[in-house]
Amino acid sequence: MSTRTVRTLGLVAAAALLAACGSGGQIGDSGGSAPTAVKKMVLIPGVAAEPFYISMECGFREAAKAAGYEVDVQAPAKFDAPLQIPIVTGVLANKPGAVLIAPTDDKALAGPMKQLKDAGVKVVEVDTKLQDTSIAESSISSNNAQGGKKAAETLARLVGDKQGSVLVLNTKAGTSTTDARAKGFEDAIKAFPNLKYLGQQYTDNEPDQAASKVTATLSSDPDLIGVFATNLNTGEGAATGLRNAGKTGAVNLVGFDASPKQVQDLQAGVVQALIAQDPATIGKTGVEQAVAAIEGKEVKRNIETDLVAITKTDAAGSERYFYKQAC
Ligand code: T6T
Repeated sequence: MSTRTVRTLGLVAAAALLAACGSGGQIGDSGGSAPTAVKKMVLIPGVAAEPFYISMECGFREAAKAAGYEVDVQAPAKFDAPLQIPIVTGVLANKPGAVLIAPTDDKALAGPMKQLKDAGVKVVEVDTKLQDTSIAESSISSNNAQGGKKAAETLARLVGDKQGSVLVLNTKAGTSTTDARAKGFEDAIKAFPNLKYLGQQYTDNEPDQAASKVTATLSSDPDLIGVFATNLNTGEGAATGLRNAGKTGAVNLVGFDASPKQVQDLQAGVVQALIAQDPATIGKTGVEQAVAAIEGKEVKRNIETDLVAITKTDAAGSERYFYKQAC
């Protein structure tokens, strides 16, 4: 090799190093081909433009900024693994120091997330999680089983001594959070023999499907007295279904989450109770754990954040639990 060729290669290597540092990165031990940009963090929510994940993003951005990190947020247009997987693969090419992710399926995202881990990217689960617990450094979420139990007890208290049937509207099988909520509800509702549990119906996380499943159930089970909607979309859809059937108030609707529309429905008496999460704290705590992992400090494997049941009477004063439409 000539002296000239060696000098050219040296310049190319130096330019690559400068480019990595200049784009906010520090050189980390990637374990792969390209270096990891440790001062960069990416959030991959379950779905775009949805108040739960927007509120999470607000907590994420604030905490990451305070810690001196460059951030990026990339969300699928729908809560759908085939849409989320290419995002993970794309992020892998840039090798940020950490990725905070809400996997939309507890199995399908395992492969792509493992690729991140194998490339030296610290993976933190926020909200949903994989069945495989060997990939993420830390998982931060509500105690969703506890939330389902809270929903059952709240619904039973609202119904009182009356007899009737109760329905669970779930999202998609394989969503760790909503599956745990439905299970928590199912286990707890057994303690109330006046309530006949009709089982759960999946809605593909589509409000329209939730609405039509409520109206169909009202036809097949006219003694329907309660509905537990396991998340924001099912809750908003169930409220529409009850409105369409002229059954608001007659059927007790307990929802999960606290979007502006859900809160409006609570205040209007269409929804009787909401189990609100704390998504901003999930985002903030995710950043803290990611920074600890990057810096080689102690990381907590599982962290639970708060849940609160809100009814119309305590809605005023619970504003801090309401989700945001923008930061
Ligand atoms: O309920 C939240 C989240 O916790 C769940 O994993 C998916 O649905 C929401 O984003 C609300 O739509």
